[in-house]
Amino acid sequence: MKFTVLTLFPEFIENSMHTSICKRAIENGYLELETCNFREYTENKNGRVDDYPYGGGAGMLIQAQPVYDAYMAVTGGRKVRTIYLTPQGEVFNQAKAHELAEEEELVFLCGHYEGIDERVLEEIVTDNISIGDYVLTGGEIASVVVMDAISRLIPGVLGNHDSADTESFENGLLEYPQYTRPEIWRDKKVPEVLLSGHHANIEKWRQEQSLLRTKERRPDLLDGQ
Ligand code: 6GU
Repeated sequence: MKFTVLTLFPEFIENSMHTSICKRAIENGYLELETCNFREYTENKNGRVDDYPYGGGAGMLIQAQPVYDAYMAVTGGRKVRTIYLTPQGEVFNQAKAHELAEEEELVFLCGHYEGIDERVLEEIVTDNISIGDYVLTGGEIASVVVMDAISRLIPGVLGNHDSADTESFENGLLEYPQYTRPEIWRDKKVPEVLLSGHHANIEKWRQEQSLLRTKERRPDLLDGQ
């Protein structure tokens, strides 16, 4: 998978993605990351990429020209799935992460200020994605969230010790509670069944706990079931 991120803050993206499992995935060649600061493409002699909105209103807008020229420079005009991070997008979830993980290449466009001139969005954006119903100052954090969720679904990115398929959401439920040593901590004992070595009983207990936990914490997930 290759991720290309168009952003005014490439160092934020680089720093975030060169951490932990994503860092290992880049080093081992499962992921490729390119960042492009579209400020470098502006034709404005003062290096500006923003201007006032036609019709008035608060704040500044990013102009079409630097975004489009940066996009053409990184894609060479090829058709690439291009994601604009915006609170007006489809709310991101695990199903969308799986869908996007099938692509060989993705471009992420991160906006700032009050947004981006609509005309360049019409030209290049294939998917509008939000990471939830709240407003961030820019798309960078959202793009890292989406890239991280996709990365761990790519074969080879998670080692044998980190499993993707028993996690929360993969079966529409939250994950069951887990315990490690010691057996007793501050008078709290690990559930007996987990020490029994009886795999069928353990599996049954975990399924029950998953369902219970989902009912308590995220009953909305059960509505569609
Ligand atoms: Cl993708 N961008 C911004 N700026 N705010 C958001 C968001 C994205 N998702 C939720 N809030």
